[in-house]
Amino acid sequence: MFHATRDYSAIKEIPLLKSPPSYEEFRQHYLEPNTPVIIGSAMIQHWRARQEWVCPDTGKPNFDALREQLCQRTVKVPVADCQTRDFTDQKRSTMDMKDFLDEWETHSRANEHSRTYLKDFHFIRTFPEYGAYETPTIFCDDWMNEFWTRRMDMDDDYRFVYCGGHGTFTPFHADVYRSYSWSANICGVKKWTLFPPDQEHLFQDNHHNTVYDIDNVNPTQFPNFHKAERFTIYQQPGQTLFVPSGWWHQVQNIGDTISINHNWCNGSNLDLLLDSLSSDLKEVERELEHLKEMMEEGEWIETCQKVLLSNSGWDWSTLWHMCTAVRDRVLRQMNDGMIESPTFLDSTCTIFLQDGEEKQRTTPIFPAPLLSQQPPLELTLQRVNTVLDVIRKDPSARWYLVHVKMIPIDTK
Ligand SMILES: O=C(O)CCC(=O)C(=O)O
Ligand SMILES: [Fe+2]
Repeated sequence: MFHATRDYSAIKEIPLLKSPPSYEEFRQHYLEPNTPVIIGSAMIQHWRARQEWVCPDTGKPNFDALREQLCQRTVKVPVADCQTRDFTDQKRSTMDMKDFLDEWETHSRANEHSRTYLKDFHFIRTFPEYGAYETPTIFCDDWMNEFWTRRMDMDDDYRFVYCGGHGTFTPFHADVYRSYSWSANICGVKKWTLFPPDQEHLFQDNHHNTVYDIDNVNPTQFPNFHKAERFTIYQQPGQTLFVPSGWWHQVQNIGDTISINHNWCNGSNLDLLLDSLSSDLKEVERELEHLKEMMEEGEWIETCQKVLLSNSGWDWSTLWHMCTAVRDRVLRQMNDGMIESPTFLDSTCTIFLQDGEEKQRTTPIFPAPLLSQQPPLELTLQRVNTVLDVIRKDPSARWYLVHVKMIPIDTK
């Protein structure tokens, strides 16, 4: 929509940049073409996580420091059992952080493989005052975390810590909503295998099942998988990887690893998010086709949106709200005559509603980048308005927003 079709055929290898690029370089060379890049350790060397979570002599996790700093109170963390598959994912549960660290250290000392992987742990939400890291400037134009951390109806975000011993892994997937991710490696080595987009036909069978583990593929079920183009990266301690939108990937941990990652989106991949929502919705509509005749049209639209929300975590109103929040912020920035520190970047205490009850939370401290470190505001506004227009003109999206979500939508 904003881009001519993206072309991945010219990529020969994933570049490694010694020092972080300027925002404009990053935007032009990686965000817009949607291609990966690795940034050397200088970018995150000063982080508290790099300084205090790793033993300087061995490069291994500093288990004592982690216990002392993070286990003063009981903290439940989400974990995955890497040896048990659960449909397209690993079996998930929660455990006490202290038990996780004790078990991990035992395996590490014995040089054994681990199977428990602490993943998708909302670190900043759990430790808002700790200051383990800051979002690098090139990743600051992040609409998902800007929007989710300020939503008044729920407390959620896409800012995670991952910790796992040798042998832990994340199975083959593309990221939620076709968002970008960045992953900063605090210690250990992470082997990434990245597949450029538009190769799904090679790793899906006729029943829409997808390869789970790229090192264990049944050639009868997926006879063409070996033809898929891929790039392998060994991400070293301190390096940060930018994972573009819609690139499928699998991650294997080599040694004891800790990493920090965010999922995010902005004007450069907003068209891909819109495509992703539309194709998720088409799939729901196909599945529910048999109910269509039995329902009034409005009921059918609402049912599809409910199923979409529960399957994929979003619906038309999520995308609409995110886009209008960004549009209003950009308009404020334009009207304020280019203030240096946009108000949305401040750290504030927000009141939000959960199950009808008022709760408090601290919103993140995004560094306040100079305006030269942001995308052009006019371009952002133009793209966000284009997507709002697509939603506004889609009859079923419009019906849902106006009649179910009670959102007044202008007809412009
Ligand atoms: O580090 C991992 O195990 C998975 C990370 C990942 O999938 C991502 O950052 O998109
Ligand atoms: Fe991922």
